[in-house]
Amino acid sequence: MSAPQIWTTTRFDLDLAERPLVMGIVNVTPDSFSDGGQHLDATRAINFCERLLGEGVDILDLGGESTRPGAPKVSADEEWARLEPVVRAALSLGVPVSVDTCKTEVMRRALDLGVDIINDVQALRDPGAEALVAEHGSVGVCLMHMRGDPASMQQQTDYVDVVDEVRDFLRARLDRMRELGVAASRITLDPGYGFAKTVEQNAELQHRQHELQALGCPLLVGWSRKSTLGALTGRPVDERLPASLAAALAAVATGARVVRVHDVAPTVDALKVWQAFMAPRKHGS
Ligand code: HH2
Repeated sequence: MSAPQIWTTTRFDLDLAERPLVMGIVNVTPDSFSDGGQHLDATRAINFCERLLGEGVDILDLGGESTRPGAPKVSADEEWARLEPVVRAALSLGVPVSVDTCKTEVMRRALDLGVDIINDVQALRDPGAEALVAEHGSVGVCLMHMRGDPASMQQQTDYVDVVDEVRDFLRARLDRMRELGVAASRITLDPGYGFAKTVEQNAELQHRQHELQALGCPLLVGWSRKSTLGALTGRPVDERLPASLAAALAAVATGARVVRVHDVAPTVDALKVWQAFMAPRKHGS
């Protein structure tokens, strides 16, 4: 089954056929694993959004709660207090705005402001969340695989075959979305690198990522600065840019159409070269 070439979102129909898109991460948190505290202040976060725009970002992904292993939970009110001024400002920048949250209440407030995409690392497993998204005619969604929650996920890595399980999980979530009447063109799927997976399982999943294309939805992936890249290179989190670029290219070479990254400018450059040298050519060119 071939994936839709357009990702329908609230205000924008995103073209995924022409080239892979870059989703820039803006964590409005004190404790995210690589940029915690850098954009907790709303003015700094908004300035950072503007900077990413200048660097060629295609989508802004705003998060108000860390999902790193063992991260403390924050209330919906606290998460929204961090996000609201940044979401409001980002919505005026002329670029799609995604909100990275697994809380239905935060989604509701973000949707009331008109955000374009809901990115949920829990794949809308909360019944309130899936109903809310189904009601919102055209908001785009990203459904990601993980097990458990950030507090417990790294104790839940006993897979028979990690790729089969990720595919089956995502297929079940897609079936549920279909039941609720959510159009396939609104959905991207994410294997969830680093979420309830060991280094070896992450590598196996990346090796066989093309198998997920059978699900018939575009793939969005986030490798940026993750600990598997640290394990492979021996580098601390602030020295993982080369590894992150290599991982982003591996991801697009195996079917990803959106890459979620912290370092937008270098990723845009790397993808331009990949596009010129490696992207499948259209018939006749
Ligand atoms: N990874 C993180 C957070 N959200 N969303 C999707 N769809 N895919 C991912 O791989 C993904 C995600 C973790 O990275 P980051 O946001 O930088 O860290 P933290 O969760 O600590 O804020």
